[in-house]
Amino acid sequence: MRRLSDATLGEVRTPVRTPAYDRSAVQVGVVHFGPGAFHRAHQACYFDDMLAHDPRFAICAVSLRTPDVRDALQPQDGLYTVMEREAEPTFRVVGSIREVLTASDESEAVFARLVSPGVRFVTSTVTEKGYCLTTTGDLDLDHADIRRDLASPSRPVSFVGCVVEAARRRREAGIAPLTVISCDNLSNNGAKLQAACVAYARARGEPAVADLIGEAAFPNTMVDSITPATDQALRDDVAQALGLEDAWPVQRERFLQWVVEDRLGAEGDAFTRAGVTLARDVAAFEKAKLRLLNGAHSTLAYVGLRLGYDTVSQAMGDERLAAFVERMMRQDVPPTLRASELDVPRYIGDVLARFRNPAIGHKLSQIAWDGSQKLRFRLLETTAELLDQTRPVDRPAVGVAAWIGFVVRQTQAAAPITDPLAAELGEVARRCTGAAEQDVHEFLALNAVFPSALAAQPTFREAVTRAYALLRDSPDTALAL
Ligand code: CS2
Repeated sequence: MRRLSDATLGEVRTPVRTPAYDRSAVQVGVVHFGPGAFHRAHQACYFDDMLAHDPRFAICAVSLRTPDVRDALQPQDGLYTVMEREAEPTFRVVGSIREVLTASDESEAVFARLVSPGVRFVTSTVTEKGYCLTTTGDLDLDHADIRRDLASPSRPVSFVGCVVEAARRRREAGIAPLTVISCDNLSNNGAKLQAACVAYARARGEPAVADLIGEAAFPNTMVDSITPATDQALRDDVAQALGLEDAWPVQRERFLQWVVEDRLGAEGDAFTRAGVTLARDVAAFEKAKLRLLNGAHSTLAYVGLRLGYDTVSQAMGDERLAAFVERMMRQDVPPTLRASELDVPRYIGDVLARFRNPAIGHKLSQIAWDGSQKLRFRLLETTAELLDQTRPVDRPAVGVAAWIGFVVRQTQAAAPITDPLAAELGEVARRCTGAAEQDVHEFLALNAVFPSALAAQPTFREAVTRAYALLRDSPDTALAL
């Protein structure tokens, strides 16, 4: 079977949607860091829509370390397929990625793009761990990548290091600063990234660059679309639909939402025309999404894996678990959310319906990745605010305890744990004896995961310890909370 590329694009079978613009006429206006499945299913689709009206929104995609995406997409001229997995699936060939680079071995090519006047945006899906932050949300100057970049700042390996080096070189060349749009699942994502870049620039001894970054636009955003990892079934479905081979298609639900803080000036019109919501206050959207959707996701993942389920829709088929998660979403999270135009009860119902989508095989093991980085924004911030309000934390504590149980079980089975702190987690798990209080004590001492103020709270410790024991001995009782 022939491969998808510019040369074969005209052979794509109908009714597959293909780029509605001349790809040879587009110009790179965006450098994206972290071109994984979520970027290609989400932002790259919006930029593909923008390109139908304005050729200046093509993407140069940059992987910080791994060449896999570059090696898969370069032979396809950056083209790939998005399959919307619904009762009536649809297929779309996306053309917004014009170039794929790997920073670790193409650093100067990456900076040639970052310093070109036509590039106005940097976007990122480097995941929570890519920010090199402490549990308090500040730049971790002891992080190995940050220490390495401070020693060799002109060839950075960290995302923060790349953003600051780009700012320094653009300033030197007299080019306007970039607008940096974080698309990662952390609260106050733009503000945290901006503060981290300012701190790094100061640590580099570049105060003028730090000031410039401090005045630049780093809008907060909320991004949302459930995007299961690519699998062979998807590749087969895409080959069948296109009549061409696509080495790395992506799949998602039909639901797609991008809310960006309105810091885009005149460029904002292109974003809104493509369906992006520009908002003055993104915090209400992002906190609701992180604490409701993602908090429920992580709870479903770790408790669902404990109960032997494989996907989100299967876990939601367990009425005990589905009802537990719904109670947490409807009773525990809303008191920690600010009043906003968001209809929270309706949003919760929509999220639960999305979780039940039988067409989406979203693996719990995928959601379980990087728990040491995700727990903070999805469950721990909610828990800390409930404690401040002297409200019970028993249900959010179940997700925390289920994560601990997941790490212990994986370690005991010598099974892999996908997490930047995997080595530390394994060491802690190997010290666990099965005594709930001791095991939980070992994990809560991990101050790279649990803020010390929270870990010291007796109510929190007791709730996690109780949940840990119940999940091990009587999960029904845990799910009745
Ligand atoms: C998921 C998210 O893998 C995970 O951690 O919770 O990727 C989730 O699918 C997205 O945030 C939905 O917008």
